[in-house]
Amino acid sequence: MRAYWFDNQPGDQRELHDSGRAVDPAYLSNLGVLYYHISDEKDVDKLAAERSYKNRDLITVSPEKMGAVYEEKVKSFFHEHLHEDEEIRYIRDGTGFFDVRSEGDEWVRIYLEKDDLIILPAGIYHRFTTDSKNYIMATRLFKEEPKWTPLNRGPEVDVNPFRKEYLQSRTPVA
Ligand code: KMT
Ligand code: NI
Repeated sequence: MRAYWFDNQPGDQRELHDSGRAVDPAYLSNLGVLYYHISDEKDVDKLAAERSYKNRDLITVSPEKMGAVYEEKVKSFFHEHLHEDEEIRYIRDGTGFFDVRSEGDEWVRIYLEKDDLIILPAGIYHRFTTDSKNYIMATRLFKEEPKWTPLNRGPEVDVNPFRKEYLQSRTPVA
């Protein structure tokens, strides 16, 4: 895992877009974003049990696996959105980026590779993209009734109760 401020420069979303300014895990945890490096799958089972996650699936995002819809899929994952439930992803192979919004509404880019596990809190605006290698395989964990529907950013979603609750849970910066 490596986190840094997104550079906001034009160019393909799959490029690094590294501003050169690092973001540390403590800052991420203040946003409610949790990160773990887990090499023993049993530890994922433990975490899933603790948080009442009962189901999971394995997704491969690559042109080989997705064929003609790959580019379209990658674009749709990159639309800024939130969920009414946590988003947990455990990277099994390949690499990719999750971008999350900071308190100041800037993008923090989080580079993930094998054995990285990330938890995005309900209500945080985020997006996902593969990198220039165009390949990631990840376990997606979900509770019995997944509330995964991405809610794209807009005036209605800005006042979504899960969004409000998330904003209240965040420690304000001085
Ligand atoms: C998401 O939430 O955007 C995804 O599930 C993308 C694939 S998981 C790396
Ligand atoms: Ni999402």
